[in-house]
Amino acid sequence: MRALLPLTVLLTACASPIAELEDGEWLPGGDTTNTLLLGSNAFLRPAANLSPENEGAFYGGNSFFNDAWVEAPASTQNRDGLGPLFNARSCSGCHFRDGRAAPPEDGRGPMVGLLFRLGAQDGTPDPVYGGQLQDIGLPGVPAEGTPVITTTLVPGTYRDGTPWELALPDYTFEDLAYGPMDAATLVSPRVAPQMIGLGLLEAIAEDDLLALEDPDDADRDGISGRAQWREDVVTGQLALGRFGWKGDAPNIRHQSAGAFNGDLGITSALFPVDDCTDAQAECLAEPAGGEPELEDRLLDRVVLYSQAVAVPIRRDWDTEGVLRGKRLFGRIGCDGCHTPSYTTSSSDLPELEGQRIWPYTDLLLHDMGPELADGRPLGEADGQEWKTPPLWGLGLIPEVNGHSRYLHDGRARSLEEAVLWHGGEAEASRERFTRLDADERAWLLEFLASL
Ligand code: HEC
Ligand code: HEC
Ligand SMILES: [Ca+2]
Ligand SMILES: [Ca+2]
Ligand SMILES: [Ca+2]
Repeated sequence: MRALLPLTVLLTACASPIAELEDGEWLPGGDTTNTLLLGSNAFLRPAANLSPENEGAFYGGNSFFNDAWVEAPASTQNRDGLGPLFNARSCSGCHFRDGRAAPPEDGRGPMVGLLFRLGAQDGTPDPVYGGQLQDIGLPGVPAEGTPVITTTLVPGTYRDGTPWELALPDYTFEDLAYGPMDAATLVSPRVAPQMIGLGLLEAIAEDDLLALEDPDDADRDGISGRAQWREDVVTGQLALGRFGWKGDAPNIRHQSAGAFNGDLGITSALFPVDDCTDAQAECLAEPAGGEPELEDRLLDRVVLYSQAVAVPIRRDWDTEGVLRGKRLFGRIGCDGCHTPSYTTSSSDLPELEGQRIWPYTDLLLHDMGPELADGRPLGEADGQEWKTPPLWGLGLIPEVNGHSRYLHDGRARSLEEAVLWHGGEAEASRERFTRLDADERAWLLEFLASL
């Protein structure tokens, strides 16, 4: 019997349903990880290793991120110039507690943190409504319209017979104040994602991500990730698109200045004109709050802030259920797009460099099937493609934001529904998920919730 023991141990080790705990995986942001605050404040800490000077700038940026902008002219000259058309008065209006937004319960706008990008097949903005629908206006400036969501329940069943129901959204606009939208205009709904770890994603070496591309699916696993290429407004050069649900923006400065402009109606050196079209006379006639409205040094602060919000430590990273779930995540092919880990390269913030991080994304574009499609191409992405989002922090959204809505438009009402919505290149992986038994599904979801 004694001689058999090592063999048994070996056999169970090979067939182990439990994944190994990897060094440091419970600290998804490496040395930057927030290990101090969890619960509803889990996304409010600066990177743990920030220098005192950068930490000061972080808190400056933090208040600027939370402060409401006001109509120009006003005595608060640093913060006037709101609108004339806008979606929110502050960044945190949508990125509440640096977490994520959700569609409204009753499905009617004005929406908080769910916005609609507009444009034709070739990318041209709507001639009347521009590149984004703003559902609020200053007094005397009609809001562009009210988005309305109607949902249809779509049933399905797991192989073990357990039923599910997904809520398929449809979007329409009421009270369009400037006449009909152009017939060619396509609509892309986008929910505000969590603000954690963004500087770390920016610091992943481009080569590490490009090495994951497989445009012709040479390895025949059904997955063909491609890079998004976008013009960087800072340099004018094409750069890898990493931010936004279709990899819309190549870096945090571009994305943040774009948000000031499109979401708040605040001009900057990068986006110097307010988002009014020729058809919007009241919008064009409003006074500006400066030329531009946002000074560079204030943009710098908000950019630093957006780069340095810490990723929280994982909660139950080593329970049996989570480790079983982690193994299933690999076994059914989720890691074909949600690449677990990288070591970061260069960053404006030296604190973010050389960190082993665990974001679970390849930041590449994937065809996710017709049901998730917005039908609106952008850059390299066609109307069915989305960028793989990072999975870190997702399990904390219920505590931070009081809801559990996921995916680009917040249609999924739980992590489970988010998985069931996967199609296209992820269809095989989703299919394998539906063939798991109830315990296995629960472990996989426990693993996701622990990230
Ligand atoms: C109206 C709601 C809204 C407001 C206000 C808003 N955002 Fe966002 N934010 C979004 C949405 C939606 C996205 C996803 C954008 C996309 O897919 O194109 C986003 C994405 C981002 C991202 C990239 C995150 C990622 O993971 O890709 C950054 C950085 C960001 N916002 C910063 C800001 C800053 C800074 C402000 C204030 C100037 C701001 N946002 C104001 C809704 C908003
Ligand atoms: C082919 C690439 C691919 C595969 C394989 C894949 N995903 Fe995804 N995943 C994505 C993309 C792209 C999205 C965003 C889709 C959207 O928002 O419409 C996403 C979204 C998600 C989300 C929601 C994220 C958020 O921020 O709302 C979760 C959770 C998730 N995936 C888990 C999984 C799990 C679990 C598996 C394995 C069963 C899996 N994914 C397999 C590409 C993939
Ligand atoms: Ca303005
Ligand atoms: Ca508009
Ligand atoms: Ca492949």
